[in-house]
Amino acid sequence: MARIITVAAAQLGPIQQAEPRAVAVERMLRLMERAHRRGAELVVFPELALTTFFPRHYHDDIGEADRWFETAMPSNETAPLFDAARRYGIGFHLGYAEIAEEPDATGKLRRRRFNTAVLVSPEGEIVLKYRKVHLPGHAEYLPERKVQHLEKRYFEVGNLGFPVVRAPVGGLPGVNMGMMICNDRRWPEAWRVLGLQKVELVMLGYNTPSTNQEAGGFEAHHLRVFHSHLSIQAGCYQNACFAVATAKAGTEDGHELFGHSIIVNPQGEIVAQATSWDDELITADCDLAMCTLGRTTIFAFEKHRRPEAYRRITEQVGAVDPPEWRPQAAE
Ligand code: ING
Repeated sequence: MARIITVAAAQLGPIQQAEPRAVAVERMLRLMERAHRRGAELVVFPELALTTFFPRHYHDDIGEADRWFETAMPSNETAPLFDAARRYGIGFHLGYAEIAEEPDATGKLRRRRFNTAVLVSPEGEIVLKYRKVHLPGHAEYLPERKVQHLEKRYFEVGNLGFPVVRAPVGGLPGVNMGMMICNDRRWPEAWRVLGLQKVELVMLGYNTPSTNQEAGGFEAHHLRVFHSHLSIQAGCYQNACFAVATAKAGTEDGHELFGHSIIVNPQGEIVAQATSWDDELITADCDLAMCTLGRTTIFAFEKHRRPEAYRRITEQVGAVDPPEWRPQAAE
């Protein structure tokens, strides 16, 4: 029986360094209003949606970057988004830089910084929180790079795993929802951990440069978007789920991020795609019953998976050299 929700990717254009949060929030409110008019029941905003993609900027003292972080959610600047959720009866996903004063693994209370996303209910409550696990880039200034990518400097690895929660969306009493952030989408392990919790809708925001910033070798420009879509389409197909993937796009202080936000179904088909690199709303009606086919046939995990053959995936970090084959010595 059909279980249809209307979802929206609320793509944002560029946010310049000098732009205050209030401007970004105002632009997001306009997109929420448009989403309401379109009958959307859930809106997905990008990664780090409140500020410019600041990990491209080096600060010797990481405390100087704290101005890019939120110490409370909601805060005065973000409260209007929570008010709009209540006003329109719309849930939303928001990516932001989080500062939390909390104990670390040793039990020591300290200031911790994460690349975070939250799912907020139409009543304005935080239903789910996720902290980015796969942090790309580097921690120290690398002079050979065209542009720095210092997520490993400013953020800790997320400590919440990849949680899935079942919560109401629109007229449906329960939808299994999970999140990932940007680089996470390139790692099949992230999708599979969500898939093993019967996720039906993955929400993910991204800020992805439109050209390769590493000096590691040539990558044809058209492959940047191809790799992003390939990762998301594969993740959805192989875990029989929907995904809403929302970009922050355009040129931020001279650095270009690609758009191409998409909504993907459990067959891996792109059902909606943004065509601008600016603020743009794309929507789709998603029948969650579409998840059933994949998870009861090809990807019926309980029937077909063989974890005893996958141990390398959790026991190894890097790849190891294989044994060298030698021709049989002549008899
Ligand atoms: N951005 C990029 C991403 O994974 C990147 C970084 C781009 C890594 C291309 C590898 C290749 O989409 C973030 N913020 O993770």
